[in-house]
Amino acid sequence: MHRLPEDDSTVYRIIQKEETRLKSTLDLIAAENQPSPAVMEAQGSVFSIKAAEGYPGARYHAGCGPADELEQLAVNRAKTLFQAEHANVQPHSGVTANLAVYFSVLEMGDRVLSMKLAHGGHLSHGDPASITSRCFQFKHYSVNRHTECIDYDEVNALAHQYRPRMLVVGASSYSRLIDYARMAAIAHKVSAYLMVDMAHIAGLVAAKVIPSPVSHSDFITFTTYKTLMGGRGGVILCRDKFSANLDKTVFPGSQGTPSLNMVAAKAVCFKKALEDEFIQIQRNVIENAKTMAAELQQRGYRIVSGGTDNHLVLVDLRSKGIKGHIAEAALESAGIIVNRNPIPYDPEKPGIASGIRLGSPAVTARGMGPVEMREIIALVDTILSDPDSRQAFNTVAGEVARLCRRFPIK
Ligand code: DSN
Repeated sequence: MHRLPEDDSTVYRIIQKEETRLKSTLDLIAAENQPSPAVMEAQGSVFSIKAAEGYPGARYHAGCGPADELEQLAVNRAKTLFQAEHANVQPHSGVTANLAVYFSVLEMGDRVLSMKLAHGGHLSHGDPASITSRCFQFKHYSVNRHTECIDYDEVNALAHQYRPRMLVVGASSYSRLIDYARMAAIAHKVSAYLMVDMAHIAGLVAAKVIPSPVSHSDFITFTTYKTLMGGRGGVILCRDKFSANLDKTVFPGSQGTPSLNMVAAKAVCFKKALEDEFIQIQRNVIENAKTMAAELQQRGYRIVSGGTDNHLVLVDLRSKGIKGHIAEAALESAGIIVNRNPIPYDPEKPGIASGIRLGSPAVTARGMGPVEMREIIALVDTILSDPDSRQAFNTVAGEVARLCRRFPIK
């Protein structure tokens, strides 16, 4: 940065603080990642200036030659990467992508069946706190109390009772694979659309290290900044027959000009996602998450559903006598960044929570492997076993600093 330090030293100083925080802490937030410098450069490019309402070849502003070329490239790359019939790369976020899908085929008040937020779903899947719940009538499926996995028989029964116009699949704190073929069969039996929100797992799907929902679904939404290692923003994939309505619902229906700098970042991450290095990182993400889960179990922690198939581990802290919000704060004070998270059938309020959610993507992107995962879990355990101990804090903070120096952010 050259101009910012001079023109606005206050903002510059805060950015510097954030950079220091990122470099000197271990990021175990499952929804975060470390994008490549190329993605960061594309996000910060001159494309942030351009107004370009409309779509390539049909804009409402002049001067869109490079913008058209960029957006078409991003669309083509998204379609190739995920083998999709149609892609819209304009959504500003995952929530706006979900809203656009709902409004492209549903009427206000229509019935939708989705996973309960407290059991792993997402706010925008009709949680009472989300505007989506005011537009449509959501009913939620849960996970089974014993297996803590999706109960497909329950989803099927609810679908037949409730007759939704859309079945929403996908989650933000569910660590198991989802049987998309089975969900598609349920949706088809009740003539519902199937939408899969794969925001958390898009990188794993792109690398083909877990099954893809694309061929089973009418609509797919995702964000590019989680496992996909791109910048902020949302994407929608759909079958060709829905494309015209969908595009109209994104623009002019629910957004104005797209953020072309973010479209540039999306295009870059789609290219990188085809490279061998990315595919290997995604394999490592899963191996690292499995290692974390196993190490936690060895140390007496209960893992929700008994393990993980993806990038995240949901830990039930009740046997350790510590609440999620206390664990989150204690770990942060030693440089380990996690989020408190409700576990299925949690007796605590979401702001307190009985669990924490750990994710392996960002530490894997720094180059860490199973040895480091075991070290990290030992540090987590040291803090959680005695969250008030000054000695534990000093030891762990020192080890976190050492790990961060050994695996610098590029
Ligand atoms: N969905 C949020 C999460 O999982 O933390 C972030 O977008």
